[in-house]
Amino acid sequence: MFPECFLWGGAVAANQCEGAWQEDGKGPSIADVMPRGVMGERTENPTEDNLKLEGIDFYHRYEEDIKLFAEMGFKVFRTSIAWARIYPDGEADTPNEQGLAFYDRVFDECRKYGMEPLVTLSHYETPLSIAKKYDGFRDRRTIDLFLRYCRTVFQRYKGKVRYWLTFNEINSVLNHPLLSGGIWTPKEKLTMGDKLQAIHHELVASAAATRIAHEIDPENKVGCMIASVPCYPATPSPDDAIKVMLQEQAEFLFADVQARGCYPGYMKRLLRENHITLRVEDGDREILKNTVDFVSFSYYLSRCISADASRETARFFGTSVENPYLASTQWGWPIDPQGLRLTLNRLYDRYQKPLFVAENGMGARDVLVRKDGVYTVEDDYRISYLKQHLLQVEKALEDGVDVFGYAAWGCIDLVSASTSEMSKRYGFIYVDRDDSGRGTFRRYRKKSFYWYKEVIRTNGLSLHE
Ligand code: BGP
Repeated sequence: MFPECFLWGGAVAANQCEGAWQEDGKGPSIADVMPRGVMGERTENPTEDNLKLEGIDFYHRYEEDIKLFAEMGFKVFRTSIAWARIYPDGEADTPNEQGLAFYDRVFDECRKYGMEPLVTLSHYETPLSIAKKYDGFRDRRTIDLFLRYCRTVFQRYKGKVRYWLTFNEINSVLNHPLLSGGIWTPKEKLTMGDKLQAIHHELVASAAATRIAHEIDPENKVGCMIASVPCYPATPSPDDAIKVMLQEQAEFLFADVQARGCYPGYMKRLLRENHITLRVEDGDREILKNTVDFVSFSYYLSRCISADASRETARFFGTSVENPYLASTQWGWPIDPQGLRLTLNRLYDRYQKPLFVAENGMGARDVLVRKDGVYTVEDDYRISYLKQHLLQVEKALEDGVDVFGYAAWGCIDLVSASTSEMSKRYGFIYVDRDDSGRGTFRRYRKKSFYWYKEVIRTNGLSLHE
């Protein structure tokens, strides 16, 4: 059973849906220079073939979109604020009023339908000038620039936004330093020490933002957000089990600090083995004690780990072995609903803080068809994926885990984060735009739209039909 007050909803990120990349004073962000293919590839400046520059034109169509979310009965809508819309070059003394006004309109629109906005402060969209000038979070000065932006939005949206997330998938900085940490230096040139120093700066920034959010409005609830990818040992070999433990520590490190307020013991080993002396300034450890109110995460897949490196190949979120028990999506992501129950249990056991599923969903190639005179997508595969995952959320609730909400990722089709494709669709709402940027931007309700509406209306009971 889902609790009565369960926050059902969906999630997007500004850089993948808003478009209007230089409208009303917005500056470029790192997302605007990641046009194609593999995560982390970039151009020097925005190029025309970048689908994120126009996104799905949410900037001009937010009223229509939020109305559609309300029609499904959303109780929560997770989006992000594009930092470069508020501080176009990241450094000005005063914020860009037109950028602030845009989010006023978005949050007011949510509130109009009784929908709670849940806002990510940094979702893969560091202002480009901060990336180029400071190398993002490698430079300590970026902490202050980030906090200036946070303070501005906490003050401006006081009373309108109560739920905040600091950094999206903060642990992805290890694999994707530009995307996640705004670090312009090519990934191959970074040492583990460089990355851990940047991580320290992000963690201090996250904790300081949490403190400021609470000071400005004690009603604010601030969460961390990690990409959760449970690992299974490929065999019963203790070597595989130890490797799983080490991989999981690389994921837990972030939430351990954000939820517990200090570095875990295994950080000492990481520093020693890599001959790193972290530059920790006076007061940093005190700031880190500002822990989050809740823990949120994205969940898409699990990984299978072998200590025998020759058995592993590069896949999403590092190297792994194929799991023979799991089918995969069209993009090769293993489908593992039970991994979500595992994730919920292990995070709750570890932190005893309320949990929020900030992202979950299935990217697929959809086909628009005409049925009874109406355009739609018969996305039974998506319905099945979401249903299986939600049933595992329900099982975790029965396990005693405190989960207070679920946001389906890409509740409206948007541009993919990792591949910048439009054809990798997650939505309940189809958006007419293709990989070459052609299309009308018109919106169409998919079959899953009506299915999710019923799930919300029955507070999950229809999952058992
Ligand atoms: C997460 C990101 C999202 C999102 C999602 C799906 O890692 O937080 O921004 O896009 O993954 O990934 P993709 O768009 O690459 O399919």
